Amino acid sequence: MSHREDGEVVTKKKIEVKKPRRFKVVFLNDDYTPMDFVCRVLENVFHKSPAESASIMLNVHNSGAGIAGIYTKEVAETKLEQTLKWARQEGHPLALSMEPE
Ligand code: TYC
Repeated sequence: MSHREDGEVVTKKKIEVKKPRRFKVVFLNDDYTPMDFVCRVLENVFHKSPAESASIMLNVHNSGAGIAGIYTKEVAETKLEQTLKWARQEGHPLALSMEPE
């Protein structure tokens, strides 16, 4: 805040725009969830192409875990919930985790 010679009081506001934190959605490997189910989830929930889905799924299968995507908190939570709901409906033990970027 400053006082000008004419007596007006002037305020300057610094507008701070913070980028929202983002979260990785990580698929964890298990021995029972079918490979084609994991690919269908990656295509339908994470909007990956069939080739990308197969590549992510195989990476998880071979290394134990892999990133499906990075999203804002709400979007990551929604994708995680949708995936777990679908997996349980089909009787698969698929596990995911969410980690800050
Ligand atoms: N390992 C599983 C199988 O051999 C496939 C799989 C891949 C499961 C990725 C989970 O997140 C996963 N059927």
